[in-house]
Amino acid sequence: MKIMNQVNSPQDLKGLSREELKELAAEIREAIIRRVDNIGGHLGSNLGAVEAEIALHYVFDSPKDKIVFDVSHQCYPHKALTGRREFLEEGTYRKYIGFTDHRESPHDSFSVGHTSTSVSLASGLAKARDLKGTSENVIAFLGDGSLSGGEAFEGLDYVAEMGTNFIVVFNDNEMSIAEPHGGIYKNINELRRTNGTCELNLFRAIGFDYRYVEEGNNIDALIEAFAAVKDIDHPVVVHIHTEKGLGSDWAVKDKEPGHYGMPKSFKPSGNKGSNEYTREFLEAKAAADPTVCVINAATPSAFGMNKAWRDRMGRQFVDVGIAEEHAVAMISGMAKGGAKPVFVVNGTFLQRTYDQLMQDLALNENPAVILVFGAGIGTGDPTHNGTQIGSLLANIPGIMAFAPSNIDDYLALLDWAIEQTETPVVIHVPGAFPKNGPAVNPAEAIRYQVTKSGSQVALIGFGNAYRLAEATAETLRGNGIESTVIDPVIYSAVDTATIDGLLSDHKVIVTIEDNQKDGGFGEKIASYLGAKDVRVLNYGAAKENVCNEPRDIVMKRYRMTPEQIAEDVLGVL
Ligand SMILES: Cc1ncc(C[n+]2csc(CCOP(=O)(O)OP(=O)(O)O)c2C)c(N)n1
Repeated sequence: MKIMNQVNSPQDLKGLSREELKELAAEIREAIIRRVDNIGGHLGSNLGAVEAEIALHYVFDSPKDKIVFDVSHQCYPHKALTGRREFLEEGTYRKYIGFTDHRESPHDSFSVGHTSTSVSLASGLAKARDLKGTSENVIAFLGDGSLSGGEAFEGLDYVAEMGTNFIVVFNDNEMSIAEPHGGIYKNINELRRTNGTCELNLFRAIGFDYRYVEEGNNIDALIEAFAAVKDIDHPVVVHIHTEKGLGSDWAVKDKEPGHYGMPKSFKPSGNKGSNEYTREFLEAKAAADPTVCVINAATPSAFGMNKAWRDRMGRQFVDVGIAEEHAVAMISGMAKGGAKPVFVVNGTFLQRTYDQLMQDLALNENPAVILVFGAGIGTGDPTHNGTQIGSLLANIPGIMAFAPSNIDDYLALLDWAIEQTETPVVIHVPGAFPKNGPAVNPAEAIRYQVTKSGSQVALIGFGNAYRLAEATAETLRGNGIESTVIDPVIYSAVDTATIDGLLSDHKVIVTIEDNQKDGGFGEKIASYLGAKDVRVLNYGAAKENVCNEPRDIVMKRYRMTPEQIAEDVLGVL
C-alpha cells in the first residue's frame, strides 16, 4: 500500500522512517503532477515545497502548532498530509479547494489566496497565544516572491518587536510567478551565494534570528533545521532554498509557465482574445510614444505578457513586484509627472489598493489608466472572484469607471483614456466580442448607447452582461415585446438624459450587471428613478462569497437567465 494512503493526519508521519518520508515525497509529487495534468493547478510552487511541508508536519504538531501558508497556492502537500488526500486522487480532486480554507480543516487557520499576508495573519495567532499564555509554535510559510508585498514587510517589522516564538519559513525558489523584482532580491541572492553567511542580512537587519538551508528539497536537512527552531523563544527566519517545479522537467525548465499548469486536455481556442488585443495595442502605443508605460504587479503571464513581450517593451514595461498599492500610487505620480501610465491588473488583486485609489490617485485627479481584468461575477475560488470590484470602483469620487461590452469600444476608450489629461480612468476589459452597434464616442464618455430602440421595457446590460440584455430582448420579442436595449459603457455615472428619455414610453427599466448587485450600477439607476413613475428591476450577484459552483447554477440563483428575467418583466408589466 502506498505510504500516502496510510497518512490520515500529521501524527501518522511521526512513526515513519526517513526513507519512508522520502518515498512519501515521491508519491505526493507524482500525485500533484497527475492532478494538474487532469484538472490544472499550481504546479511548480507545490512540487518545490513537498519536502518542506512533510518536514514541517513531521517536526511540528498541527493543528496545535499553527502553520500559515502565504497565498496558500502551495498547500497541496499540506492538504494530502492533513486528512485530505482525496484532493490528490482522481475522482475527488474537487472535493477541496486549491487554497487553504478555514472551513475545511482545523489545520487551515485561514482562507487565503492573495499574497504577502502570512506573517501578519500568523502574528495575530502568536499575539493571541501570548495573551492567553499558551505555548504553541506559530509558523508563517512565505515565498520569496511574496516578500515583495508591503504587507509582508509590515508583518515582519511588527513580529521582530514581539520577541516571542515566531518562525518564518522563507521558501526561496528564486521565482515569483515570473522572476522576482525589487532591490531586496540582491540581498536574497547574496544570502544564497554565501550559504546564508554574508554580513548584510535583510532578516537580521529587521530583527530576526536567521538560519539557512541550502538543500531545501532534502528532508533530512529540513527536519534538522525545523527541529532546531521548534519552541524557540524569539522570531527566526529559516531560509530554505528550493527548486520550483522539481519532478516535472518542463516546469523546472520553464518556471514561469510552470507556475500554473493547464490540464492536458486544454486546447487554446485559437481565436484572438482580450489579452492579445491589449498587448498589441499597448505595444504599438508605446512604440509611438516614449512616455507610455505599462505597469504590472507580478502577474505578467496572466495577460500573456511573456518574457519576449516584456523585453520588447524595454523600460516602457515595469513589474513592481507583488506591490499593487505601490503601483497605484506610482501611476498617480507618473501621470502627474507627464508620463502616460497604464496599470494592468486583475480585479481581485486591485482590491487591496482601495486607499491608494481614493487618496493617492482620485483625490489628486491624475490621469492614469487602470485596465481591470477578471472583473465580473466569479464562481470559482472565493479568493479570486472579481464580483465586487465594480461596486468598489464605481463609488470613488473622481474616478471614471467603464465596462465596455466589446473589444472595439474597449480599444477606442483605452486610446482616449491614455491621451486625456483630466481624470483617472478605470476600464474593465471585456471578452473579445466584436462590436455590433454604433461606435462609442469617448469624447461623450457619460452617454449610454442605445443599441436598439423599443418601447415598454428597457434592458440596460453592464459590461459582459450586455449580451444577456440582448438575449433577454430576444426572449421578450417572442412574447410580442420590442424592448429597448442599452449598453451603458460607463458605470460610475448615471446618464440622466438617456434615462429620462425612456420615461415617456417605457414601463419597466431593467439593469443587468456583471457585478455584485449591492453597491453596483443598477442601484444607481434605481435610486435616480425612485420618484419617477416607472418600475425598476435590478439583476446582479448577491452579496455572498461563492466557492467553486457551476456558473449556470449560480446565475440561475441570481435569476440571471434570459428566461427568468423575461418572466419577471412580464410579471410586473
Ligand atoms: C495580492 C496578490 N497579487 C498577485 C497574486 C498572484 N500571485 C499568486 S502566487 C504569486 C507569486 C508568489 O511567489 P512566491 O511567494 O515566491 O511563491 P512561489 O509560487 O514561487 O512558490 C503571485 C504574484 C496574488 N495571489 N495576490
